[in-house]
Amino acid sequence: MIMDTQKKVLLINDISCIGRCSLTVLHPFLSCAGFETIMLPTSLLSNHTAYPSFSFLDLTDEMDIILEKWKSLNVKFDAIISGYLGSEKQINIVKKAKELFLKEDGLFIVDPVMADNGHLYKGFNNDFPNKMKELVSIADIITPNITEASLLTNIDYKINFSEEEVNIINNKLIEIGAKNIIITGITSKNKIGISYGNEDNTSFYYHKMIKGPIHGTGDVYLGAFTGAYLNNKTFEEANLIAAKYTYKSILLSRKICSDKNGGLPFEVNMKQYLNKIK
Ligand code: PXL
Repeated sequence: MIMDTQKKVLLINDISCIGRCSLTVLHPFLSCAGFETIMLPTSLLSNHTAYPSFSFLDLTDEMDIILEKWKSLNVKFDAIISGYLGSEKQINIVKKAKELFLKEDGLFIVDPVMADNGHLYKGFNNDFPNKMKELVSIADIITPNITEASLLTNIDYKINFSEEEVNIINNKLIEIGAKNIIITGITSKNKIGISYGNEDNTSFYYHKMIKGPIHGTGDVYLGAFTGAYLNNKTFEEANLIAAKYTYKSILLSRKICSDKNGGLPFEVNMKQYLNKIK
């Protein structure tokens, strides 16, 4: 009998045709990292919503139809990663996908995509963070940026958070039920960085601030982290690999990308990333 030794990863996220985010970033990372990568698209957009205009096709009904079909295929995933969800109903569909198709010891990662720089993304209403808490409460790992983390914990957003304040946010996320928490985009004076931790302790990693908005950093971070973590790097190692790779990609984008909405050129140094994780 053939044993399935290659991990299967399900990505639930949107397809933004232009603007390197969501599936167009996560899929290449995870397949290059060696995993069978399956997609459940939540919506199809001409480009992501930070551009001045975009088309948007909601795929909620189709997601339900796809899950029903998968029931007959006897499929089980080693990990499910949920990202941009275009409607509250999709949160229930993600829960259903986890119940039906995640292996018992499988990993459930939730990126509560909904906001950045203090504001909800276009198309999200003020109740959405509350509904998102339902996914946070059942996740093994969550990866909010600092705006999303403050929305989930009802803490007022500000530009600079101290480590003590981030610890308070982490504790509130743990009260909601989150187990392992990675917060990205924490700015502190002239530094920007991440925190990663759990109930027992939280660590911080910073690098020099790069000025100006840069789109798609969270997606590169999540892809790089998950590729490393599923290749059996420790939680800490995977976070440091992701933080450094994201920073490298941001620096490169400053040199070679004219469109600040176009996402990071994560493809260029992919070989170096793969050498680090395998
Ligand atoms: O990168 C986060 C993201 C994902 N998907 C869509 C988005 C955004 C952020 O703007 O608009 C469609």
